[in-house]
Amino acid sequence: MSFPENGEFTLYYEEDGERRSTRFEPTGALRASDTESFELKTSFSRGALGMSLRQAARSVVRLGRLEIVRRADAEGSFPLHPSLNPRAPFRLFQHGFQSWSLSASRGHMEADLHSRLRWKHNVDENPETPLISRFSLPFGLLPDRGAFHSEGFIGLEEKSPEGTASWYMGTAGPGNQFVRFRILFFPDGRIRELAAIWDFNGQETQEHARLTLAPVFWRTDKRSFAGHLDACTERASESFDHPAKRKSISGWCSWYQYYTDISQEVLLKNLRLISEQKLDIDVFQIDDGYQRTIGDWTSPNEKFPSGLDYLAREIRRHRMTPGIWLAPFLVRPDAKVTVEHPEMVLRDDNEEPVRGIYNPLWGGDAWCLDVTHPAFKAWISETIHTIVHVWGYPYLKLDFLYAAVYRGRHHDRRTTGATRLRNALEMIRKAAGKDTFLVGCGCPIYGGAGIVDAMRVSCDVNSVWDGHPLQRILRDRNFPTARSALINSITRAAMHRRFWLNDPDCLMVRTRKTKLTPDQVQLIASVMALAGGMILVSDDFSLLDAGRIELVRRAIALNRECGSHTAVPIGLMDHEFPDGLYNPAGYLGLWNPTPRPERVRFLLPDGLDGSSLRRAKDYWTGDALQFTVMGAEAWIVLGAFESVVARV
Ligand code: 9PG
Repeated sequence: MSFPENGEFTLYYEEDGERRSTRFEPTGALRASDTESFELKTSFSRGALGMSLRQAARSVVRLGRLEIVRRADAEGSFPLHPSLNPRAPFRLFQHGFQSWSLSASRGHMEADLHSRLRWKHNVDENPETPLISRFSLPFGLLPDRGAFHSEGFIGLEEKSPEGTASWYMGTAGPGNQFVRFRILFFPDGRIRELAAIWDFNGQETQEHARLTLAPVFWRTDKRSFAGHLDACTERASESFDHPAKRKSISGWCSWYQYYTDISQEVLLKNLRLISEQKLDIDVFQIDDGYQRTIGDWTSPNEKFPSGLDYLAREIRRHRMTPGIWLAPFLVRPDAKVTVEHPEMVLRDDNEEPVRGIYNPLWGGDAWCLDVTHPAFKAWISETIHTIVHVWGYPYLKLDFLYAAVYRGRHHDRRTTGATRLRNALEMIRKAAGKDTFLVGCGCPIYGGAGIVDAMRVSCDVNSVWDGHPLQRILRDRNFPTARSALINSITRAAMHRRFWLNDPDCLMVRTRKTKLTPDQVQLIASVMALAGGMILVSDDFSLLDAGRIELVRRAIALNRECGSHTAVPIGLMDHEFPDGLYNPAGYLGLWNPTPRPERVRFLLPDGLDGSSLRRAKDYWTGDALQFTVMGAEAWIVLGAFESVVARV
């Protein structure tokens, strides 16, 4: 028997204010609990697990989580799968909870670095997930190593003299709970403990309640994790509906130039400049800053004197699609909606509003809405109706969606974070109509599957490459930098066109008001074009010279060719920032994301013949590229932050 069949099943819950747990013993397909409070039915078939839980206990309980745990045996062997060596050292692929959470490969002795600020962790990551590397000895300075959480799915790659093999386990489509994994390693890379965990987020249940648990599946493959991940993502996508597959989208977004400092005037200026340049841009997206305050979405502020319907008409007149941003589950304390509908604000056990974020750009705290309250449904439906159908915005960037997941005293307490998010997104979809393009942002990844047309797959980009001082002080791996955003756009490339269109966040090409060098800008453009997702530019067009505008034009043209394919990462398990992307449209991108020259060495991806590299030319410069090919391997020397895109 292999994991998870051979694991221990335990349910954690609260009854009469006391924390309890109950273990389930396998008895055929049924696992009976020892307290007779719960009964768990499991069905294992062809590498997939379905479970249902029935409550026998009389009282109302609050469910925490269900864990399946397995530890290494006394000899230190871990029976992961019959075709994997039980004593093998592994590298880990760690997936993040929501759009902004870093997702990358990890060495087994790295630290699982979360922000030191718990509230910031709860913004960027699963609020149920403990900080596993909690800076213990000495004096809280050194993080614990070799212990990780991975959200939604987990990947392991074994590299032994006999060859490569990999293991994947993850969510099969959207379900009633979010699923996460915990893994502990021995110092030599063998697995010490592995757990799969279903979060109920304090869901309340009663006698005879029957709950269906989110299905998971697992697979082993005698190849590297990158190819295996591609196949598993395809498999996961089979279990949910797909919004209409559309062509990839190009656009302009106001955020990374103006932040909240937008006005009717600057938007009209950019609209005019983009049209004059005859750029191939589909969507003109207004970001944060048009509204009176967070929550008052249909009340524009004084910088928009002619109203948002006027701007939508202007955008259309310039032959672009009007797009607009909102954070549908957050409100500021001083918003009209908060004053008029205090019952819609989510409160905790002490009747205090639940904080969704502290954001200085908004003047401080924003509170979470209770998305299960009937008043919320009426209010959000009307808000979305006005924006889409009265103002005329058929493209919505829905942000800070994680706020639906937090615990609180919801109107409907029989919900989990996953079901709350899903129901609320479905309300938005219904009000917006099926032809409206919905982009999820700050969204738990599996929460939006099957509903949104596009999903932000990275943290915010930044006009700084890396190493922001705050990032260091907070030890926050999710701190927004260009480098972190790009990592996710490469590592989550398999989701593009399978789950939705990937949104890698914005390209900034300006030469002023930025710390990015021209080489870094080309690297960013190369990743965004090859990953094939959406391509959104976020610059004041009056700051761009002819050369920069040409770069935008060429990046969009390349993205158009790549966008109807799903790209495969190169070196996914070798470095946190993978070495490249192969897009089956016929492009191989390789980069050196470091400040020193490097020899970038890689295995040829499936479907690419080494001989095509010998005569490959660079998309950007037209120059012949100096690859060395040796059997299944190849390399190229690249300068600091240099990137190349080979036509192959
Ligand atoms: C608008 C922005 C942009 C951006 C989104 C999102 O932790 N924070 O304070 C925090 C602030 C902003 C943010 C993410 C986190 O960015 O990703 O594209 O739309 O909101 O406010």
